[in-house]
Amino acid sequence: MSQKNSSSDISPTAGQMPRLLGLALASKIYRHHTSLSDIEEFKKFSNGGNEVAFGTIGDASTSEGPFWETINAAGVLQVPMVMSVWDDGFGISVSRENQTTKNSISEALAGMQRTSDKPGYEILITKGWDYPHLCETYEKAVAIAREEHVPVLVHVQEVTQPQGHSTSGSHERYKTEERLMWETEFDCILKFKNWIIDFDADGSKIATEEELEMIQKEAKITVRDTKSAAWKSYCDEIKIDLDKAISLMKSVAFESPNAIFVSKEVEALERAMEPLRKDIFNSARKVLRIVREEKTASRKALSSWIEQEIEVNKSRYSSHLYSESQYNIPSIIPVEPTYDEDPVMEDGRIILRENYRKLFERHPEALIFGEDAGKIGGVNQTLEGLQEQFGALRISDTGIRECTIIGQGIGMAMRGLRPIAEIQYLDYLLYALQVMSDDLATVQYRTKGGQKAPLIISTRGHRLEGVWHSGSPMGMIVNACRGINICVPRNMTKAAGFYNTLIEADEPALVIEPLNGYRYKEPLPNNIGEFKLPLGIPEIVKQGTDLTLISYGSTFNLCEIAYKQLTEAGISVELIDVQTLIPFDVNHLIRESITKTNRLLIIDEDVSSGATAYMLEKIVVEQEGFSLLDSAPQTLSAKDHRPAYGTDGDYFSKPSIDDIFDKAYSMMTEVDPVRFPSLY
Ligand SMILES: Cc1ncc(C[n+]2csc(CCOP(=O)(O)OP(=O)(O)O)c2C)c(N)n1
Repeated sequence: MSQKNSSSDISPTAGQMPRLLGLALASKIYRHHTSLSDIEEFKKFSNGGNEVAFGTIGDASTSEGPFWETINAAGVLQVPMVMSVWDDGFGISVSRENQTTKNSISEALAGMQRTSDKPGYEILITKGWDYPHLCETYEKAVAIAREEHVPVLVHVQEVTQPQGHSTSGSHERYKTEERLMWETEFDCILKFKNWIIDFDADGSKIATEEELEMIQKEAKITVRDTKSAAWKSYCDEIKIDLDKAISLMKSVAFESPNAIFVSKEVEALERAMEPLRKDIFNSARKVLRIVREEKTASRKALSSWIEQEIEVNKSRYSSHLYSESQYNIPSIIPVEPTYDEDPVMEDGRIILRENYRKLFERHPEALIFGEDAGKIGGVNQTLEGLQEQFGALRISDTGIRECTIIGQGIGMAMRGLRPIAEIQYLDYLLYALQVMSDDLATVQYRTKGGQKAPLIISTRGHRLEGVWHSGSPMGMIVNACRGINICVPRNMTKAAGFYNTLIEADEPALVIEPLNGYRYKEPLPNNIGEFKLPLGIPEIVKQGTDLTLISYGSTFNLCEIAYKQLTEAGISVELIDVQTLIPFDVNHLIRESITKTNRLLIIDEDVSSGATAYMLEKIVVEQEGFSLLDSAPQTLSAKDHRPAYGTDGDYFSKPSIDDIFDKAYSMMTEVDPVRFPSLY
């Protein structure tokens, strides 16, 4: 409450929209979730839900899907959002007729206008060059949004662009002469100036033309000076690196038989006008290559400086992809699940439900929402009865709108709540992937840790029987979502352990529950809601010496069955559940395992070169597992198409227990064909 709030934005047109829904919805939650507003800690986030979330968008960008999804969801949820469409009639060069039905966003959305008996939007229309009307319109818009919690669409028509879309392209190429003349006459800045000059309220004026011209002159000077100061401060920092690099390179030249070549680089760098870091490093690294065979102290000094500065630049350019705060995931102290001597066996869904119950009791700021999550407690009944207990504000249904379910979560997480966004099935996460990849995954990175959205995304997936319910596109997700932690538990106790860790941390994460595990019996821990699983730590489920087999999620459970059969065949398998794909095996336990077995088999149900390729690279390249291997590393994944229908479709599309056995066995056939004769 004590700071001005603006959420860091992204460039994909309409990419700001899904998050805006959550920013606005947070006000509604704070206004109605009264037990939260009584807690001192949460008073800093809201003044009784009075905050209005402002969003702006260009007229052409309203063509994007996320715009329509957000507009509909905000109307359904009735949130305090003031949405401005700044309408200049063009999206770069493409005119509005090619963008919007009826050539008008307010006309296209007219059906959303609220009426006396049906809630909806307040739709207001104003003009960009009409300053007093803009003021009146926005005062009205904000009052409606703030007091009534009704979304408002402000269609700001007749907006002018003094320089076209950007300074890199001239609008003369696509605007008619008539339009350009109109833009000069109706230039919103000029019109504002004229309004100030003409203003006369009973003899009281705002400013004279001379005063405005003076302000304009001063503004130009201020901008120019500020620009110069900013550029100077940027260059001054670089200059320190430049001077250091030049001095180190000169020392190298002094000691080097290749001085002539080194000096050429130094001179080029000295001549360069305002060199960037890239230019400095380019020269320094070139010099290092020139003198690579020399064993001088100056060469060593240069190489040490380069190494050290590359680290420094990591903080500048590559930090805060994951949280670096004291609340980050590695700081959460793990707690093992504990069991009574003779534990009750419960369906996986009950384990999750009871865990959620504790979690919502302990964290009043936590809420969960998604398709069928509210009234019926989720399609798999993991939230059964929780809406009755915690209310529809916290356990709620949403429309079928995956992209804005995530946006709803991002915005609320940014405003101090702890949302859990439910995506009904992993296959439908693709609708949300853009907002996850562009927005959620980059919040911390793009603000260098200044803003965060610790959203938990809960979904379920992998193996089931159906073309559209059995996908496991893990490679796609892992590669599109660096910046989001990705947990792939093999059962519901593990999933619960991840949720308990994540709710304490300040980072975004995706948890994929194994879809076929809800009715599978698991022992009920007696510290439900309290045990916390660490991320990035694989579990060595079975020890062995011949072969390291790694997997995760639903497929892991099949590997466990294959393990028994392999043991009977005399093959000693070390079976490892990686548990999380991001982070991946932070302590290199898998490397330790292959130090012992010298053989590696990676299995999942993604397409080939999906998450198996990701894991292979991590182990063989990053963990330097290559030199430990006595056999070629192997992967076993699903077929490259969508899983075919039914039990037989599954059998022939995804790695079966037979496939897993055969693959592991064939690796041993290659090692000892006498003991393990070829099967085929
Ligand atoms: C998803 C996506 N597609 C294309 C672009 C490239 N692009 C940037 S701005 C723009 C036009 C936007 O027009 P409008 O929404 O009317 O806003 P204006 O620039 O006129 O204010 C386009 C196509 C983009 N940034 N993101």
